[in-house]
Amino acid sequence: MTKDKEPGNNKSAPKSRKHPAKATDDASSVAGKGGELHQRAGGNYPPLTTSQGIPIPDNQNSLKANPRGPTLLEDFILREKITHFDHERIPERIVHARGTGVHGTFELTQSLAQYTTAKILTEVGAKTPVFARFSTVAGGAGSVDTPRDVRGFAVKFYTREGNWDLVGNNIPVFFIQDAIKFPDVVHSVKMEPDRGFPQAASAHDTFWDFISLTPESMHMVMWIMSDRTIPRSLRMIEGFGVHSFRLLDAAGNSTFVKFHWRPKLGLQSTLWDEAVKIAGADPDFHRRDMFEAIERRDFPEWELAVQLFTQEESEKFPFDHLDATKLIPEEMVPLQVIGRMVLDRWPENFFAETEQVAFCPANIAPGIDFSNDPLLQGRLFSYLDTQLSRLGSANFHQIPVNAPKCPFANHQRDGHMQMAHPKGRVAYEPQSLAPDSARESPASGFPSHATPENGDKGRIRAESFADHYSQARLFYRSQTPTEQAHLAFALVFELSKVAHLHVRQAMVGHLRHIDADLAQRVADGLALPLPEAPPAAAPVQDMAPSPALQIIGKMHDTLAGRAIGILVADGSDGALVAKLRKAATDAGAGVKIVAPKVGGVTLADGKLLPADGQLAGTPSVMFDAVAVVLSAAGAQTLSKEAAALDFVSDAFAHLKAIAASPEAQPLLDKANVVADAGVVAADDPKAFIVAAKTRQWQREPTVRTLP
Ligand code: HDD
Repeated sequence: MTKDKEPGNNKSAPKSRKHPAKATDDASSVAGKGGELHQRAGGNYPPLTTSQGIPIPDNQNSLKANPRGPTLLEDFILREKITHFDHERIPERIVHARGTGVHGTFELTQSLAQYTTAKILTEVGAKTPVFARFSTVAGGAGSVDTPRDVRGFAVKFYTREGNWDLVGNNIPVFFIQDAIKFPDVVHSVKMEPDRGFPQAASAHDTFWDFISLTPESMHMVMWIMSDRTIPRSLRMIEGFGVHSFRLLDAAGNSTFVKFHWRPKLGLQSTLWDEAVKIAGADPDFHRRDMFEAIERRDFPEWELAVQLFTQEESEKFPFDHLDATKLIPEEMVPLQVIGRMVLDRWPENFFAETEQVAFCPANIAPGIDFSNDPLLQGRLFSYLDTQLSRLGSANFHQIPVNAPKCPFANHQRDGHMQMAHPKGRVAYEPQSLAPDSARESPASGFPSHATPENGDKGRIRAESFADHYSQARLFYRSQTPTEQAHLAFALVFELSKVAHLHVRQAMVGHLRHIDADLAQRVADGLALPLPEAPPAAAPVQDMAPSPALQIIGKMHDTLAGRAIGILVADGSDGALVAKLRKAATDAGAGVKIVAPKVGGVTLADGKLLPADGQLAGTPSVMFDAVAVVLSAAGAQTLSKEAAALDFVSDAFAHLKAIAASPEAQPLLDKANVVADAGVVAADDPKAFIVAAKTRQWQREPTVRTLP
């Protein structure tokens, strides 16, 4: 019998816990590390305990019968830890699983007291805490940030009159008119059920099959094929409440309202090739961008604006505003800015807050009310229902991120994970036993608009919902030529991934109703003879173009909140780097030094310049503009480096400004960079800043063939 098999040798176990470095072979390194970590942490740390509060003597070793013997079932510390771990995951959201949440504040700047009693919309200057969550729709919680996809834009206002959730998207319309189609559109875009791919992509057969058979989605298709769905940053997207809601005044009069969020930084998108490369370089690009902005106190900000209109005005619209596939052009009903939202606090714990936050369009404050939009009506059911299975209990409203910040009381009791312990014997109403127990408030409780309803019951789609193409045409024709080309390019890309010819044909058939030129461009891009257009359910109308629907028109020429990368190597001119860095930071940009090695480079004057990113892991897609400051030797070395060539050629192909030292020219030449207005001398920081504030759109035809 060897020594460690002797029963008496068990005595060594406690010893090994006290002296981890002396533990037996396999355990020693782990135990040793644990010991060192404790020593490094120092200070007054609280004792590690089980969830029952029992102090844990050793978090490195499970309880064994002897040092090399079996683990004991008795080890309640091990069992509790592993059991909890086994249950750490909850079901992810069926849609919008991947999200980024931030706390902030909403401040009302203009009162809507004329239209509503809601305090959140009438108390100018009042600051209301909010939690906003931005998301992609199709991918799972661990998917990348930059697929072509709608972005969710959900805001929970913790108002003094209860939680109001404005659960919107960065697109003002939706795929479908009736909630009964939601599972179908979602199933079609999600990974195909037999093969489990593609993840987070609409470019596949089932999605386009469904869409090609659903003409009502054509307007939304124009939006998702535009660059809106490949945003540069979550700080640079618009948000829309989509549906018409009602505002109610004290007399119960109703005014319709649509809600819009407008980013202070303006809109900004990536190019498709850029978005694809970002997905590989940094799958967390948007989450990291938001995190870093909050960390450096560059707080993202949005204006909240409303479109207000009466029932009578709505009857004159050439569309039905209760149809969620329609928007109201700003030129028809102007936007009024009524407040601003600033996001300034990153959650302390991602799971507790961003994952457990539960939005619901039915969470609404008195003075705001729903409309009859059938998509909204279905949503009013779906969200509470989904939280019950996702969060596992009817008490999910008690989770801190979901709990109202105003007092709340009712007679709902018990259930899984009840955290509250309501007092008293009365849990019903009406009652006469407890004078201080919660009662209904006929005068100040939530009022519903007394909408007169009539007509025949049935599974009916209103005739006023029949026009599926006019607003798709409006959107396409309102875009700049560059945006139209990108949209056609996106359609060609997506439909090229569709294997079924009849689906491609059907889609191009729909495009003929939208715009003949668009249909021709896409057909050419697919090498497809122009197919017949399907019958249209209603005549297609020409609406006056709405420039407000563009992205380019809403981009700001600015470096505020943007990022500049400066590529350096040994021998680079430090003074030039400093000059560029100062010019960029003065203009509001963040600057990162990119070098072949993360430790940095030795500059021409012998000083060390530390790097923020290593070249292979910090490609130019991470930046809005780049500078290349190299010595002749540095340029020669990097000319043999694929990552350096990609850094420069991608920046050029992605229409970014490039500032270069004269010695860097060989690298630029090898990367096929051709001189244009966006390629400037590094010793002219002013010219660089001007060029860096915008994309070099004029360059695009020289770097890619657009349909
Ligand atoms: Fe939805 C989540 C936005 C239609 C059913 N939706 C969800 C989120 C956003 C939206 C932003 C994520 C919230 C978060 O960050 O947790 N959804 C929209 C918009 C729609 C829309 C703007 C159309 C105008 N949704 C819609 C319909 C249904 C749903 C028609 C069902 C009938 N949505 C859900 C859901 C989700 C959800 C299944 C999944 C996770 C969750 O609710 O909490 O209930």
